[in-house]
Amino acid sequence: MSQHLLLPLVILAISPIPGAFPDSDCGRPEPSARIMGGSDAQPGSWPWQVSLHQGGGHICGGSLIAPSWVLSAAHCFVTNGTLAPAAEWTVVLGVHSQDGPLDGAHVRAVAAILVPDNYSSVELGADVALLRLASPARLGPAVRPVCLPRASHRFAHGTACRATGWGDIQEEDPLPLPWVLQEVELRLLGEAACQCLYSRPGPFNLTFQLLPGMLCAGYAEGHRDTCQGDSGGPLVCEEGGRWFQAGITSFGFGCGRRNRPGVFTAVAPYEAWIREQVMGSEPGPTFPSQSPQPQSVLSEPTDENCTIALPECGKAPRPGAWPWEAQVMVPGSRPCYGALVSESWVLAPASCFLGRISSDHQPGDLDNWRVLLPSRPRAEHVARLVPHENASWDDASDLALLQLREPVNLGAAPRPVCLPHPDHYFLPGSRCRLAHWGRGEPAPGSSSLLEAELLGTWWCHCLYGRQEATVPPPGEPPQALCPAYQQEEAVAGSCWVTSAPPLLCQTEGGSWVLVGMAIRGSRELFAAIGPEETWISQTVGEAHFLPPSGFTLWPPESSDLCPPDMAGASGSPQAAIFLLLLTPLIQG
Ligand code: 4AZ
Repeated sequence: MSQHLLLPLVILAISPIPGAFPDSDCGRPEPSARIMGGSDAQPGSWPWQVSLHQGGGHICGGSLIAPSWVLSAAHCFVTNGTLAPAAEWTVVLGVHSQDGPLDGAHVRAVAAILVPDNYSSVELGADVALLRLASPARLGPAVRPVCLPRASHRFAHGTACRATGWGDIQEEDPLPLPWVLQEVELRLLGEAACQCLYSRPGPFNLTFQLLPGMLCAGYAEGHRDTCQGDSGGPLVCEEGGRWFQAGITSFGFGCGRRNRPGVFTAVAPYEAWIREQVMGSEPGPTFPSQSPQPQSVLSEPTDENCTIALPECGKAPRPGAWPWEAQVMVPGSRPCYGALVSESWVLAPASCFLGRISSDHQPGDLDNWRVLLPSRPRAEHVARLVPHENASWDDASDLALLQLREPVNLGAAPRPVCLPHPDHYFLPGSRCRLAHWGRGEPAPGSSSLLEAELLGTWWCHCLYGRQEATVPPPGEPPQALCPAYQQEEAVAGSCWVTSAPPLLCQTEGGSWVLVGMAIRGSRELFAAIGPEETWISQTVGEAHFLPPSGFTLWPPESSDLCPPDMAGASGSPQAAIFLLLLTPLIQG
């Protein structure tokens, strides 16, 4: 598309071809009359949307561009280089829900299907088709043509446009009854931004070369997208009160995947081809001139940045099936378990490695170390070990970061765990789990499933404060966390030989966050990870800290004296915790 962007602005001023459908009749739905991540369209909002049926069912979308012409995608009609006979297809116009009788809709037979000579497959572009209807559509409130952009028309990057269709709502997940037309807002991505996303090995490990005549729309983070069954349908952008069709849904790699936005056939470059095909047909499609745009929109973008999306952190298929679980293999030691925090970094206890590496870090030291990650075909090599600066003398800082030699391709697995900001707290009563960590053999299904419940700092203080100097007085955001859990089970699981487990708590959104590390020598006290944000982010760069927007203010806690029965229980915190767990509401 870029070569068209350079055409002189003079072309913008040329008026529509004489005899064409009047400008005012395209791209305007009657005033108030899936796509993935979309929503039900209002009836009559997209009166140019048509459904193309073959064998009695919806196959592809299309758009009405003139009473006798529908624009769609070539790949809907070409299989193994052969064009399907026009007689197999029907066009359904003015339809909203495709369930039951198509009220208000009407059907037209297809007289001809036209595809550019240079179309061969979707990845090679030219994925455009024109359908000539056997008889003109009946225009009305629910059936109106869309406006087409001229070759010189520019849609600014970042413009919020809409894609519509009856396609799948997720990969392999068809639109449910009553099959109401879906719409989704998609942002136009510049060529550089789109190519940048598609150049990253992502889902399916495929990269892709964007070609002239293609455009991308969507989001680096995915979720909102077109999907199977939307092909051939329109991507429209509003300008000056009318809708122009910027793109034709063409393809993508899966649906709604990260860094894999939908690819559309850009319509503007096909102005000449469309005009040629419809020549002599009256009224023909309308190509209104683009209303003047600010110079900033028209100037060629130079510095569009390449913003790839990292996968969501902390999503696990089920508690205990941790896609971030990393097993570090050091020759001569038992495996040590840690957690993946980014595409290149693993957090693990420093005590696993101290003494295993010379203090001056000889270059060859790490050559035989390996990291096993879920769903990876081979073990990863280790490039660097960065122990926490206090690791050797502060029990609460028993942390080290290991950098992998090559970043891993993140997806459903491996996937990093979330890390908390210093001001992201989990409230007393939060449901948490103890994960597998440190050296030792895993006890399948036990350690990673251990449930824990966060105690308030006051309880933490009352239970352990007299034994452990590190328990802060209540009232401050906690530096130390006390999870209540069945320690007998933990011991029976006996997987933590040298390190106690880390504490993971789940956000309301269902993401698991690594909130605390057991302080060595204690099974009750956990050092908060939040305060390590600076060390981790300075070392790692792009770890998945939960956005500060997720934080919750630490609630005020009463600071009464410790209850006498608690004081009495201080010699046996287990008994006190047991009592606590029987109390329905611990704090606030
Ligand atoms: C399809 O198969 C299809 N996510 C259409 C669009 C996209 C993927 C597949 C883009 O019709």
